[in-house]
Amino acid sequence: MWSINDGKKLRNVELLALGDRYVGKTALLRRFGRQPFTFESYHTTVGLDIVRRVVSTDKDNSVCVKIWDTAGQERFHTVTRTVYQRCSGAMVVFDLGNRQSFLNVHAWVERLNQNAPANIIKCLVGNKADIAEREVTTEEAQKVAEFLDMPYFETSASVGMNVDSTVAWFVQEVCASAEASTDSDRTTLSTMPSVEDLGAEGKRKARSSCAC
Ligand SMILES: Nc1nc2c(ncn2[C@@H]2O[C@H](COP(=O)(O)OP(=O)(O)OP(=O)(O)O)[C@@H](O)[C@H]2O)c(=O)[nH]1
Ligand SMILES: [Mg+2]
Repeated sequence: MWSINDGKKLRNVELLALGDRYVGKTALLRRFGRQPFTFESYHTTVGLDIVRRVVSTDKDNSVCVKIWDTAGQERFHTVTRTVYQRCSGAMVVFDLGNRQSFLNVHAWVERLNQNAPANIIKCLVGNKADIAEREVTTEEAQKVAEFLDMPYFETSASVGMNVDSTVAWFVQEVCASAEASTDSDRTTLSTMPSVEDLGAEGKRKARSSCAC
């Protein structure tokens, strides 16, 4: 899980974003990758894409977060079992303004459970929290998340709400779980990693996308 980058240890964390078409997976990942949000014409994801960014967890440790962006449309959904298997975490995304995408969450979780490692860290993400007319309330989304035993986050890719903190939660959980399961290559995460708190190297990499 560790690699050496410019003499520093760099942990790699791979995540996966799943959910119906049009829920905003690409927009969320673009926001995380520091690419501008745009309401311009929608381009569906075909196959797989990936976003990378280096975040720092403390003075000495950096984490290269790679998030696989998947296609919500069935005919373009080409995620292989290998991709599921290499990920430590997955976010199942629905659109707070589209009830059907919320109802389909169970099918995405089922797909995840069938393909991903049993210990994969999961969360439910209700995106487009900025919109005025919702079709899903926070309370019902929280109930479903509780039933599925997943934490629930509400995000908005358009205004940048909770995007970094959702990824920071994953980084914390994945690193804590790796720390618990190995005696070597230990890292200490005393505080929630701040993805805003990139070091100079991380900032440079975030602009040009990291090489890890
Ligand atoms: N209001 C609002 N619109 C959003 C938000 N996130 C995404 N959108 C819009 O929703 C549309 C779909 O976003 P995408 O990110 O392409 O959706 P996707 O889930 O990647 O779709 P597929 O690639 O087809 O699976 C685009 O027009 C985005 O501009 C958000 O947080 N708020
Ligand atoms: Mg997409």
